[in-house]
Amino acid sequence: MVMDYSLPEDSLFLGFDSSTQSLKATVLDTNLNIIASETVHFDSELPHYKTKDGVYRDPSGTGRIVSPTLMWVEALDLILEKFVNAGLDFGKIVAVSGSGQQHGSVYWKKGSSATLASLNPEKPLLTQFGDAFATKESPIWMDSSTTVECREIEKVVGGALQLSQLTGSRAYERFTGPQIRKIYKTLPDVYHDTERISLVSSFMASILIGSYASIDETDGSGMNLVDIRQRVWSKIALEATAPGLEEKLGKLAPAHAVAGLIAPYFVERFHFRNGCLVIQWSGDNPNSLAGLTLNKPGDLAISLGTSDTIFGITNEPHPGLEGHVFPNPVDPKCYMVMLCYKNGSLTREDVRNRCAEQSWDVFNKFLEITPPLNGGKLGFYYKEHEILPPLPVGFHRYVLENFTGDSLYGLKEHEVDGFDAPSEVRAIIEGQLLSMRAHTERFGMPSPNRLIATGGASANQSILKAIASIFASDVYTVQRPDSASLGAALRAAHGWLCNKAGKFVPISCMYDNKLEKTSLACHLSMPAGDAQLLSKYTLLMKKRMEIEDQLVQKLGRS
Ligand code: XUL
Repeated sequence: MVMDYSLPEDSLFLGFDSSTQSLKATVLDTNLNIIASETVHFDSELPHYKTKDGVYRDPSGTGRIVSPTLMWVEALDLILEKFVNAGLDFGKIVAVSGSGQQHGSVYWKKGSSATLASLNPEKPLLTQFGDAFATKESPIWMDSSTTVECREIEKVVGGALQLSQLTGSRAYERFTGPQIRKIYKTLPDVYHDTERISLVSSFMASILIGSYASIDETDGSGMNLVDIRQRVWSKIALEATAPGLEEKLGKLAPAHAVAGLIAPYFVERFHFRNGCLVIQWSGDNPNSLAGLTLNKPGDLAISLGTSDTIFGITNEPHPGLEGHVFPNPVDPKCYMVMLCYKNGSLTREDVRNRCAEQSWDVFNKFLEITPPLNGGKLGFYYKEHEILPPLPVGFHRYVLENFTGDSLYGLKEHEVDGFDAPSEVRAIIEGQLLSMRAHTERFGMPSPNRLIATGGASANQSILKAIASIFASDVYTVQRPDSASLGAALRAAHGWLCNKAGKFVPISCMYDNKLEKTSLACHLSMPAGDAQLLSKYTLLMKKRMEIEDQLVQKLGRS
């Protein structure tokens, strides 16, 4: 029997994105076209919380960074009111999903499941959740105050590498497990008073269904608590984190599953249809993966922003001491890998300012007039303490003598203090991209068959050209904004289809004939790098990694 993968006529799909600085929402129609979107910006539209960039930073320099949980609730009230004012027909929405900033956590006070189950549609949500949390401040991904807890957890599990092989990442300060452990140790009353711990994603889903939503397997893997191969809570990681934790976390669910039906509150107050599905929410990076239409092994996205992030899909991840592996949010059979670099746009801008008269035009001209491979010049630029590799602030430049790209045999490098300005420009761009290629390969990503560039610097054609030749891949850019809320809306449609089929169906079924039409990503017709140049870049990359490993041994931290 041929399955019918069509979406219902004249229906809508709603996707939220509860991020650090704002709550956004995107509405798609049956053809996956955007028909409405709204944003609530926390600092300016909810000024009474007095957040800066959506957060509170501890002034005493402990690295503690939190957000007021209630602000996210009030933002939901506000964004739904905005849709009412814009005339959105809530009755046509057949499925809702969402995206939450990864790692942030909410501590529901004992008795709050009753609050969730009995919301009064006459009142805004805000007035009903005032007493629902064991702590009013949610730790978020920017927090860096849990180094001690990270080392404690790694020790119990048998080391950083063991923890990574089990949960997809070594312990990171921002990950939820170390955050929970810190609360358990420093605020035992809060931990004791908590009946359920949600991630930002499952927290918002819980409000929509009027009961505790599961944590999805993908966002759950940003906690250092999930066994990523079995997709269950890891007993040893739970024990290393805090006692009695499993019952506070509830069950895990795949990201495409139905979390529940929309609660009567939303049916009565906003006229959502009875039976509107709420699909599991997930993290923002996983939702962006869906929003950028990555859907099969070999799909890779490079986001060039303040920090550079690269993520893709693979069947065979190799979790190590760097980067993260999550179950793929749109295909339970494979994995999403993600690498984050701290030195992104600001470091490129620093080179532009020092070497290219503070002008992107001059920067691009330098990129155009210098040859690929840069005559064997390799640069490492860390204006910020880098995560990948773990190296302190500093610049390191090397020249490979007589480098032709044909062999590394007998090749010597020597360190130099500086390059001429055009070479410095090429060195930072090639350096960042070679590092991305090397680390994604080390991490088990196959060579990309489709590469999608996004973020501010993806508007720069010269940088896109460098990406195409270093990765030897066609490069696409994105035409539609807000990939996280867009991805959530697409996942809402995908979850609806899976529910209708009664089993998982690949998300690509939904795109057939529609991908081009909705032009989620537009082909740039970049020439793929030729085979000879690719093999030369491969040698340069190997040499770069040798030097990088030496730098880490000399200057890095474990
Ligand atoms: C990912 C991470 C950030 C947040 C931003 O590990 O910490 O990208 O998800 O919201």
